[in-house]
Amino acid sequence: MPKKPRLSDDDLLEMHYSLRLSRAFEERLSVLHRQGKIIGGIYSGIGQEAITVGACYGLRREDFICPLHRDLGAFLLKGVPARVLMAQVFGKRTGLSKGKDSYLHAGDSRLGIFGNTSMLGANLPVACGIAYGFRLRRQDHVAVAFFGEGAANVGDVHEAMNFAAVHRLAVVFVCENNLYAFSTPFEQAFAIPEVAVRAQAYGFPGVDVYGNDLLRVHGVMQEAIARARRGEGPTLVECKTFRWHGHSEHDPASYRTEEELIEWRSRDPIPLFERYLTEKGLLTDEVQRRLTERIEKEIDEAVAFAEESPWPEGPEAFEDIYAPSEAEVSHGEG
Ligand SMILES: Cc1ncc(C[n+]2csc(CCOP(=O)(O)OP(=O)(O)O)c2C)c(N)n1
Repeated sequence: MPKKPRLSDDDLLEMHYSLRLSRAFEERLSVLHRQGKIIGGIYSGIGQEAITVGACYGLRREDFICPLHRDLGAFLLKGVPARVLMAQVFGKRTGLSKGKDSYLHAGDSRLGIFGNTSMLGANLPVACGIAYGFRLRRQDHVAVAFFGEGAANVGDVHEAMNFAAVHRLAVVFVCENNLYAFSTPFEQAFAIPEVAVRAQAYGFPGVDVYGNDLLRVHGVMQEAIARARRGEGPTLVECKTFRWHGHSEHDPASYRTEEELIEWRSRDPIPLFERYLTEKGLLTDEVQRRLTERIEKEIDEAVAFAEESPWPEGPEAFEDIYAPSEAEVSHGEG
């Protein structure tokens, strides 16, 4: 059982804000998608927010995350303003990648966010490379790589975990097990009860945690991160959860039952955390009302910013492709 993380009342309220902001942002994305305002697919992480918030809350700016398609909340937690993320989804010049793609592939090395490619599992070896860099520079930062249980069966994941174990790298592998990889249910892709048991075969701890319980996820992550910073190597954290929407907004998800969805919606991570906050006397109707107002305003402003932002003009396609040379970096600093 992980130790309870030491969190102040301000921390708890900040986590609550992050949960609700992620949810509101993605709910708005669904609406914008139906209105035909978004370029490309939307891969909703609604229902899974406790994982990204629990995993990323408290990370340092220098720590790196390697997020996947459902990890919008991780971008917000790592410091990307909502309006920039919205502009990214709209494909505008003011987004992270200046209109080159959606947030699935967006990154910002200054904030410690790796822009992932579409190949599932390919972000895990990158996280190992980042952590190896921390090792060479004698830094105690960590790399956190997210992946789905579907991605867990890709060869890259095996290579990454073995490499991280052998070199005792400061990586935390976070498996978001939402029980379906597109239409494939967990039991049709695994002959083991959970992904976390694989960690033992690589030689590091594997922890299975209920992914809708924010404090549990955060507690387990804090232990894994502390272990990584101490130089003791990686941890695999499997978070059991469920995605409420289809694989993407154009998928009706008819491969799963209505009962299953109703069951999991009743396990919504937000009211679960809110009950805890209410019992602690931190959440009153008035606090909720003010938070709702704040978040609605933030999302409205983000959408207005994205809509008013200019489209890329073309040359952006060739910008930010390669890292700047040492000379360019030092010239920039001067
Ligand atoms: C190597 C690879 N194989 C297949 C795909 C196609 N694909 C994209 S998302 C997806 C399902 C992913 O499931 P999971 O890893 O469990 O993540 P989830 O979407 O459930 O969050 C598949 C099969 C891909 N992008 N990359």
